[in-house]
Amino acid sequence: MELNDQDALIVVDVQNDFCPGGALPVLGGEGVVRVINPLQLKFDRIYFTRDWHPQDHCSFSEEPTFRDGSWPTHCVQDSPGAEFQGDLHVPSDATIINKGTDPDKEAYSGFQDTDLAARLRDAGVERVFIAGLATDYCIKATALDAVKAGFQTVLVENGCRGVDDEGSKEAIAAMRAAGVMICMGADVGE
Ligand code: VGL
Ligand code: ZN
Repeated sequence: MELNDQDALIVVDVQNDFCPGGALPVLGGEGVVRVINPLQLKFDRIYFTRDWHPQDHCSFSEEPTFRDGSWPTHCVQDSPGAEFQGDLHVPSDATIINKGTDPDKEAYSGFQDTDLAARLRDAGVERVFIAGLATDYCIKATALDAVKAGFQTVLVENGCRGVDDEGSKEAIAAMRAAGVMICMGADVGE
């Protein structure tokens, strides 16, 4: 899949709390870094989203069930758990998009209540490649919103990991049905 000037990479929520040892660990979550770091070399435009919740975010629960959208406290603004995973390459001038900052609103998508779409359009981006965490939640929501916002959308499948295997399969099917293309990191730019 050859790349051109109108392509961008969106790196979704590669944060400590979504990796082993974190508050809401995704199995093998840190493994996406091995795909995403080399992928970054192929893009001029890269956007990093991060889950960036206030301490009293509405999704936090003492008895989280996950499936109903209640979660353990995670990715609290400026906490170590909200930092990018330590091996992820984040350039000092990186564009970082914070989401989920409203205490009363869940925001899985990097496009929800952010200026991501405007920034992409201003930069002349027409196609986005998406990788990160987690396949069945923030990746899915971000990819579906990217399609809705009018961007050609490509999921880098081996650059993502999900909370739940079955949920991740369903998420990939839903993305495909919405028009998202699926590829592997090694195919990008080749
Ligand atoms: C996410 C659950 C809660 C994600 C964020 O990044 O996929 N999942 N908050
Ligand atoms: Zn969250």
